[in-house]
Amino acid sequence: SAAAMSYGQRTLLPTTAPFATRLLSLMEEKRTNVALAADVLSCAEALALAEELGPEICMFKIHADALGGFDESFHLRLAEIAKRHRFLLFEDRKFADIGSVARRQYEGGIFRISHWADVVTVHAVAGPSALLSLQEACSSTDNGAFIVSEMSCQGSLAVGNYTQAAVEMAKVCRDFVAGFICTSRVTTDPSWVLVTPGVKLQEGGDGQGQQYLTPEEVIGRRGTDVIVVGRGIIDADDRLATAQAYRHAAWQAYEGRVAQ
Ligand code: 5IU
Repeated sequence: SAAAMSYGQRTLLPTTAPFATRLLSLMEEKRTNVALAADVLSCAEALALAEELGPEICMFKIHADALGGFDESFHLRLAEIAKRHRFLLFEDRKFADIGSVARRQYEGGIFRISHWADVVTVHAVAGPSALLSLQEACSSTDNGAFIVSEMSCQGSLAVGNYTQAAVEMAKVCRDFVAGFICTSRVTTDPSWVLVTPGVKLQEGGDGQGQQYLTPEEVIGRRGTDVIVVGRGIIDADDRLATAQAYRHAAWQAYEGRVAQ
């Protein structure tokens, strides 16, 4: 079945998008399917986290607009760390406007996301125009986007028909869309990479709507590909050891799945 294919085998499919190929190859070589949600207060803290945890992760996810002190030197320094420790830069911007505005938010303003982000998130709510405009503005054909097809938080409206329509939408932009943000196996097509936030070693919530599943549940039983972990690692006393524990759990779950 598709869930039993290795990350490496999936890079060979003709329908796998360029960014998905980059990510799947990196995951296979580096043996990590953990993305870090670097939700810290400042760029200085984000750089320190990237330096410390970079060797453990496949992607470093930020919200540039929530980091104090953002400037050009931040993304240059982050890109240097990313290259050295081999991880990809993920801006979780969740574009949701008409194509022309989404494009300006991607290329321009203070953050100039297209200049440094390898991958971004896009909501499906406005239809395919944002995806097509971002693809046009993309600085490299190796970059991509994940469509938000489900969300991890309580009461999300991205369920049922919406989720299925979001997955269908990816087909109009196959070279740019690398996969989906989701909490379940929203497609059986192994070309797409399935990325799941809302993960902790202990199930539960954060009291603000976030809902957590374990790495074993997400990668092993539900069959998605990448876990996104923020506070589970960031709030730990020993961040490195904790990141390694997530890495081990998520990789074991993946190996168990492909062995079947
Ligand atoms: N994130 C979610 N759920 C979603 C989407 C994005 O939690 O459905 I789309 C982001 C928000 C945060 C990270 O940056 O993933 C999860 O952080 P914690 O592991 O700290 O809850």
